[in-house]
Amino acid sequence: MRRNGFFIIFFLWVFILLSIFCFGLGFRTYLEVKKTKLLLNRSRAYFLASSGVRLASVILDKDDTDIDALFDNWAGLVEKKVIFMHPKNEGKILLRIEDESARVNINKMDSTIIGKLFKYLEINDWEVKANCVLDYIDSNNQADQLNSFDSDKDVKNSSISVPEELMMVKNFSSEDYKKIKDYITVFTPDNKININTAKKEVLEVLLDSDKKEDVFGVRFNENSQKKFYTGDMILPDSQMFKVSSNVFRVTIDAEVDEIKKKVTCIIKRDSNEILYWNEE
Ligand SMILES: [Ca+2]
Ligand SMILES: [Ca+2]
Repeated sequence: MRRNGFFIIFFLWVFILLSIFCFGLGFRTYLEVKKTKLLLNRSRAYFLASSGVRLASVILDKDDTDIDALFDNWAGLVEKKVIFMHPKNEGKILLRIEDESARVNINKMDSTIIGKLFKYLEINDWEVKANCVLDYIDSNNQADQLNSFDSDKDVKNSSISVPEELMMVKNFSSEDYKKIKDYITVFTPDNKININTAKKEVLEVLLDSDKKEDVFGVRFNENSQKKFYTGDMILPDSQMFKVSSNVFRVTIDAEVDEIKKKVTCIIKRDSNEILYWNEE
């Protein structure tokens, strides 16, 4: 009787220990599967975002290059759903293409315009900060009167390579950058702005009041039939404006099973060259 009791307790212990072992193994496997799925979805989100860039190139290739305006196919938001078969899963991408020539090129634009833009966008101490930016860029190694650089390390004396670099300019804060980042570029080949895609704020800064009425009449008047300029229309300033573009900003938001990936890149339409790439 005593012996039977001993065996029951022994097998009970064996059962408990085996159960703990199996539970541990099962839980570990569950974590591994979850980790693998997470990695798989991360790669899928990355490849989805990258395929969005290819899709943007195709859309831009099909577009007529004579005029670029907000009625073009590229200007609409593209949403695509993708179904993966193994394991069955869904992903989606949201693609946005914007004309980079709608923005002011901070490396190439006239210094007066840079100052006016900073003022219009309500940058504190805009005059000092505009001068700091211009001195950072221009080849002159001497600080301007309005600046008080401590040393040469405060200036680059050559073009800004990526817009985020502005935050390295003396007196220029990340708050200032947030205010201007949607209106500036360093990627366009010249200082010309596409009059058909420029935001109202940019046109406000660029146009003299006598020209503003005509341009706003075309672009923003609800009663106007024509919302864009063609190549044969007279531009307010042919040195400053153009009607077509070659450099575009592509933003892709990819999502797979709550894993998100955002890619922003700048591409040249004629050569498909990628001038900038940022992943978040
Ligand atoms: Ca076009
Ligand atoms: Ca300088």
